[in-house]
Amino acid sequence: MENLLQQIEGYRQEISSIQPNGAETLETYRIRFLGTKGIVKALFGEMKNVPAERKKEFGAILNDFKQFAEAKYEQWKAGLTSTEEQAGSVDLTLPGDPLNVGSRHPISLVRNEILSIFRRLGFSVAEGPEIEDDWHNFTALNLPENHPARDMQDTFYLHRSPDWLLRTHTSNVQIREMEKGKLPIRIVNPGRVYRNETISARAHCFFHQVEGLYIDEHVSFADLKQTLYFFVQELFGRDVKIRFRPSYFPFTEPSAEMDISCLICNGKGCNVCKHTGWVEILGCGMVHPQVLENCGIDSNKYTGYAFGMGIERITMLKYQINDLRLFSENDVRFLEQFTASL
Ligand code: 2NL
Repeated sequence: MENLLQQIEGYRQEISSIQPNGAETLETYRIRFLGTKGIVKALFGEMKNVPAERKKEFGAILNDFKQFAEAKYEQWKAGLTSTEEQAGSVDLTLPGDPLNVGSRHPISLVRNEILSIFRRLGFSVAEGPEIEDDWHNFTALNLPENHPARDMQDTFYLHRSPDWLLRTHTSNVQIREMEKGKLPIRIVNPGRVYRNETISARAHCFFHQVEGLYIDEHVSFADLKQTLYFFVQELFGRDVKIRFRPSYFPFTEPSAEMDISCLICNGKGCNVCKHTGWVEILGCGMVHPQVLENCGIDSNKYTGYAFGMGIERITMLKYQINDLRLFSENDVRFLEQFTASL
């Protein structure tokens, strides 16, 4: 019996002096002391040799030792897991999983750039409905009843009523702005427009426009030219040249189309400018007096200019994109190439 108590005391000291230093020694310890053929079990086996009157005393000492050995094991195990984490199984210096933030669509990038240039010139941004009535899309804009632009082949009409359609340009926004009767007006209006065309590399059933409108007393064609010249210099660089060609729109008089010197070949002649050295980028003119009157504006007192451009066209020029369909296919290999600024 005294012998056994001495043994237990010896084991206690041994356990107290163990330095936890690795998973393998922990497991060796468990098998040696707490395993089914371990020391604790063996000591309990000695119970039968203890005299009856000391069994209670010995049992208590043995239980106490067992708890001590188990507590040491748990404490050691807990210490190991936390030190292992720090030591390498979880490397806290590794970079986190990247967040996929995506990129801005090229049409949005160019639209934002266009708007920001006009904002700097004092224009406000206006928007309006894509489903429009005949008046705001056609009649108010001086498009006569039998004008080809109204043709069923070009316009998407809503089945509900022949008066409702998908706007074919963003001019409906300017009409609505003029009808509000607050002058002067200086706005740019971006938006999606719809035309019933066969889809190809150069045509789509929807595309995007930015139009502009400036109405006040004494607004002249010279104001229009200088504003547009500033605009393309900001967008394409100081060296860009412009030229105006006479044109026709029912809603402007006089009307013009503006070309810029070809950015690809610097005016020398290439495929993009079809060897002319010039590329068309927008249409413009002085707002037709009839359009002003249609919106309740006195055309004897007020004049104005308006312009319109296709964003796809400008984006294709700027990034040398040769197929319109790329803009609406949502192929990430295309979209990823544009940075997320602006
Ligand atoms: C083009 C040409 C243009 C306008 C749009 C306009 C709007 C009103 C009155 C007068 Cl409310 N004009 N807009 C004027 C000239 C040209 O767009 O090629 N767009 C893509």
